[in-house]
Amino acid sequence: MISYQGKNVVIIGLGITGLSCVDYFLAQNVIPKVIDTRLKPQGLELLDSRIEYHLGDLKLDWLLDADLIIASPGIALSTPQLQQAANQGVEIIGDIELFCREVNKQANKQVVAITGANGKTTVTTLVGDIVKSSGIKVGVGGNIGEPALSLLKQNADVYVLELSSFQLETTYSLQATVATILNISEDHMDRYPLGLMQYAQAKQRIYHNAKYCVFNQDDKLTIPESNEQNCVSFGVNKGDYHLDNNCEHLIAQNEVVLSTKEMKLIGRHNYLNALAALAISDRLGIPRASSLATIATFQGLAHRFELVYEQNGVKWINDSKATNVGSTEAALNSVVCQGKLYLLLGGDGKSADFTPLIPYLQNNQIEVFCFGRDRQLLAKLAPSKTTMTETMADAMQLIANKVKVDDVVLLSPACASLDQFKNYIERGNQFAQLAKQYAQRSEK
Ligand code: UMA
Ligand code: ADP
Repeated sequence: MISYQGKNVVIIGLGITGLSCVDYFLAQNVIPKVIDTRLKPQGLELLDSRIEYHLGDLKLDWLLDADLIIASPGIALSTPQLQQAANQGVEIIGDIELFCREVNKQANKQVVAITGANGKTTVTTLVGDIVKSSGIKVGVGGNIGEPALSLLKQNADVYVLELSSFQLETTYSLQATVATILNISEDHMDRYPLGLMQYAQAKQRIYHNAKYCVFNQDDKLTIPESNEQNCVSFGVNKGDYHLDNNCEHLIAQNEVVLSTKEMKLIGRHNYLNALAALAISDRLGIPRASSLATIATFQGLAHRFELVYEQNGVKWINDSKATNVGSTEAALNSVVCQGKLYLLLGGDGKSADFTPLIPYLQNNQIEVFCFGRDRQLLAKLAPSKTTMTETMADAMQLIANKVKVDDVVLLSPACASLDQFKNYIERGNQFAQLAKQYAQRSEK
């Protein structure tokens, strides 16, 4: 372990990241202080009794006195108190930096680092599965929900990390064997007042010192800014890994390797995710046949373009995790519908620009239902074909009276759920439950 003995360490944030950092320092007998601007942070009850903590605001005297500040991803580096500490020379890093410093010291460890506006969790999970089924000991964590530092005890040979732009901002020592930016589109603009380029810059940090960079040929912002590195690309119909014209096959380095009909994953964006995962696993030296076998059987993840019900020729697709415009565009590019498409949009739009959705909504076969906090804004995208309701359940009741054979009902809301639901999972579960209820009712 790298020693921080004798250092005055302050951790900001008492979520799962903060708690994992506390454990890391306690294991080497360094007792950090902890600050959280919330009055009741979720990790308080789990905090070791030896730790001195401060709640409610960022305690400046602690920050200025620190040798090292560990900032959780939920706290912006632009916060004035953190800026002041940085200006006075206090080192500020995040949990991923602590993780990288440890892993860099160990021989023969490989790190796969995955970021992007959308698809991170899907690709991280798939790469984790591929590595595992090839017989290599793997640890999967980061933004996906398992703090990176808690993976260290697994003593894996390959670590697959999902990294957010927030985590990358406080990381300096990442030396990934393979790093990828899957795509860039607007998200978290509340943390990036200078706009999309500022968000993209944070994501570009993933490529620093990477052995291989995997980028998206269809998305310029994912191309590594320094082109001296070993790059490989994927894309819809260009790139080293791509699809054929009708999205029927995955093609890797000029070779048809898998029919999409053999895959459980559905949707063009998911085929791209599979190509990215294959490009990564090829760079790790995993036998391609083994990777392809895992890709073919990978079921995809709940609430992500998930066909939750199909009855009487009507498909009900739960894409509740589509919490930004880019993910809803992906769903609209992927959906196959011979009848009417009933699209449910709604929730908290996080001040996003929804206009990229307008061209998709021109299609005569689409009817739009808007609910939740930003329903009026969303309804302006295609007013003549939009119905507004208070809730998603109200909208589904109206849709249930209209659906016929060959129709598709798609929840891909382009918004966060927090205005009306606990999270995207609760929203998706309600959709799935209502889909089942209405589909069965129409059978009687
Ligand atoms: N917060 C305060 N004051 C503080 C510290 C945090 O108000 O002093 C707030 C933040 O604004 C945030 C919440 O507390 O709303 C949680 O922040 P945190 O940094 O303590 O979060 P953790 O519980 O440690 O979880 C974090 C990631 N959360 C965020 O980046 C907001 C988790 O990603 C990640 O799984 C976890 O570390 C392990 O790495 C979640 C997420 O929403 C799923 N990520 C964003 C996304 O995917 O879009 C980036
Ligand atoms: P993330 O972890 O980046 O949020 P997820 O895999 O959880 O990504 O998927 C989030 C949303 O993005 C879902 O609606 C999913 O269908 C969509 N999505 C997944 N992969 C892609 C992709 N490659 N491009 C655009 N959208 C995608």
